[in-house]
Amino acid sequence: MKKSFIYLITLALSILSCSETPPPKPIEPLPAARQLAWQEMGYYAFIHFNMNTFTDMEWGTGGESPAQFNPTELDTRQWARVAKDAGMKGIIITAKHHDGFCLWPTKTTEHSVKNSPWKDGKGDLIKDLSEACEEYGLKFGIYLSPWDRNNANYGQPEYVNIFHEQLRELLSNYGPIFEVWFDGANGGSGYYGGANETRKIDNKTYYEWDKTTEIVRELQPDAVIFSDAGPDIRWVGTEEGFANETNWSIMRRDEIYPGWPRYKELRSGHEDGTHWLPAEVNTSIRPGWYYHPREDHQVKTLSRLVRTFYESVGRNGNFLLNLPVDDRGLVHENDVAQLMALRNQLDKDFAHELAKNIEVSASNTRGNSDRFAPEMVNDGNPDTYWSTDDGVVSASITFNFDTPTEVNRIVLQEYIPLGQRVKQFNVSAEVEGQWQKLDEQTTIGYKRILRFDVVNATKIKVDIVDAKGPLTISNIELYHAPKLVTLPQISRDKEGMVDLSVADKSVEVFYTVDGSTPTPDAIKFERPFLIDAPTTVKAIAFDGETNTMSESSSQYFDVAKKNWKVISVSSGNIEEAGKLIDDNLDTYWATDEGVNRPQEIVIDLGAEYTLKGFTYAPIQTRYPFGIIMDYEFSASTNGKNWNTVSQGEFGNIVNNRIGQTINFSPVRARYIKLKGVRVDGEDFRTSFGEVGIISE
Ligand code: FUL
Repeated sequence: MKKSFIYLITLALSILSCSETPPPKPIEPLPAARQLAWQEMGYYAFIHFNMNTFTDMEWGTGGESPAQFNPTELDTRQWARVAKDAGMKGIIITAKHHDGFCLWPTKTTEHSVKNSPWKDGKGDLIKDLSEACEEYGLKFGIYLSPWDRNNANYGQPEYVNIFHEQLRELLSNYGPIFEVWFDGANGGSGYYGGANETRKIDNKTYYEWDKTTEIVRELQPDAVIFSDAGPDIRWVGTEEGFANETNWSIMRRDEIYPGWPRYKELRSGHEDGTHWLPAEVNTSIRPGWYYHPREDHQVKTLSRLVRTFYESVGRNGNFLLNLPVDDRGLVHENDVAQLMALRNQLDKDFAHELAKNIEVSASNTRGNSDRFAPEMVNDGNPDTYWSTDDGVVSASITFNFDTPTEVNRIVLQEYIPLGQRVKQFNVSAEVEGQWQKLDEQTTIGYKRILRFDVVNATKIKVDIVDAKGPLTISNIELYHAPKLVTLPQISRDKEGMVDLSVADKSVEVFYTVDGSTPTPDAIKFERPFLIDAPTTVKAIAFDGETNTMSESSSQYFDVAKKNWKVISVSSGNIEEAGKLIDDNLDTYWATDEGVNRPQEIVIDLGAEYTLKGFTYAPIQTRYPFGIIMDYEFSASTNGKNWNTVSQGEFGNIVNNRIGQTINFSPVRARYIKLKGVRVDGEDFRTSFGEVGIISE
């Protein structure tokens, strides 16, 4: 196997500078220089912005017209500024997605910006973004979809030449490229120059991967190539945003190919891997990769983003977070707010490094040499490392604090130019003279971050239990991250029990039920409580240690729904209809498909109330359907004589899928009926996220 350039340098330097104790032998496979440089990127942006942004699609068919690409306020410098402010190190842009539209004026097809109204066809988005990245000190990467649903030649050898030519254009004209992203997806069907048919290709051979790799190596030798199978970096086998805790940067690469059915193994790598193939964790800040106004309220929460960071960068992966730039051509303000909240939280988590230069000792030091001493892990130099004697694969390293110190994070790094080694390790703390185990884990790799409950420790010890060879630990850091103070989520079950939850269980929650804004003097939340009458619950999260208070969340509840029953539906399975009155927005119920008249449901409230209004929450799934746009609401005291008390429109509900409240003049009722007079969809199939009442 070819030894990496970095290893040769290391070896050369070590031979010159140190005659007594040689460094441990590398454990192959080893990373190439370009893979090492990529690993230091850590966190960077994916941007999905292309034809789909204007057609509200995720996978365009290829039959779109360039005239549809028409951003009104496109500002690539805003994208770069946002990424920079968010703490990201680069941007990868969808230069061409599966629909084949090219964001640069390519010579290979007419299906590009040059035939769009944007900048009168004179624009080059790849150029603009590459310049913006340079201005903001960000690295620049390219996503180029091999699958092309527009190209008439797709499936023939001619298209492969076109694909390679597109790659050449992108890699020749826009400065240094750090990553080339090849998507493995291929659904077969497409427009294909008007043929509108399904075309199957062999993903392993059709694109001539060897030649594709050669083009990248020739034009951008420092760029890493991403695909399901590398060759340089791998997909992590999920788009949910995590790597497994055990995560080897090596894999038996020759077994893998795009569409590999054992893709879940990509989450952990292979302990007996033959090639260096580290994982990139890609996920979107919204449910979709492209911008859809209906997802404006579904930007990932701070706690979810924090978790994703710890489960990617903290699990030996890089974090590629997608920003679906909107149809104005800007990163949407909701996304910007969350990106900045994440940045702010991470800055706080890693504000004060506690292990730097403190006293550290180890159970074994390679050749008792200063060069491999335990102090190499907290000297702030990533090129030095603590190492053990040949044959010693289990050893401990201990940090001694002068005074008891609160700790809840540890960062560990192996010196990967010599290969990934650690297979099993534990972390313990000495608290008031007693040792307690904080965590038991498997791999470390380039970077591992563990979170644990705060300990007031006099010592912190890392026991490496098993490794593939002598240890090479380059860095260990300790931190005391503040509590994560996020907006409490207020929910109620069908019985009427209200729960207030926050991501960090050690944060206190205070609430009110009288409409006033809570403070830390309000009622402290200890356990779920009953709300069975019209009430607005407001809650805050509070960390007394740092005096940090969240904003206040607020939720209106009416009578509990425990005695409610859906007693009639115009079509669909009534047995399941309880899902529309279960006080749970994650569930929904829908009428049958293919119906040609408005659909309705009838609910028995179990008792008579004076109603002042009703509520309708639309379905929250990724691909919504049947949302009521025009409604008719009726009330009855006996379930026979109906009184239509309100009819009208839920304005903009499809794009902004938030709960709707409609008020009307008070009526007495035990039975309510909701009809979908006009719904979003081809037929009258009607969906219900949740239905509720406003009573007196
Ligand atoms: C997938 C694609 O099909 C999606 O549209 C998106 O680009 C995602 C990053 O990769 O395979």
